[in-house]
Amino acid sequence: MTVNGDEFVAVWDESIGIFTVSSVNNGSWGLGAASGDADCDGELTIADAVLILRAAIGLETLTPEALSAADIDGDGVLTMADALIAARRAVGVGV
Ligand SMILES: [Ca+2]
Ligand SMILES: [Ca+2]
Repeated sequence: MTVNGDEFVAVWDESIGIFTVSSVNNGSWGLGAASGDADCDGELTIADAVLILRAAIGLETLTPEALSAADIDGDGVLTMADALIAARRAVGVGV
């Protein structure tokens, strides 16, 4: 994995639910789901757009991390606009 040109190793241990990152330079780092990846599986697909839409109308409750990823336009509110952006990006006509 590379961040800002620096190589580091990231290992997810699902059995204990810990994500370990090594060989990272000193500093402040954040870790979160990629924009639009509401189901946090590492890919932006139409399933994310559907999940965002369902959450926007109250049919799903997202974790704080998923909510952050789902709020694609960054306005602090989950709406159909976020779902539309996710859908467009998922099919390759991104905004
Ligand atoms: Ca996803
Ligand atoms: Ca939003």
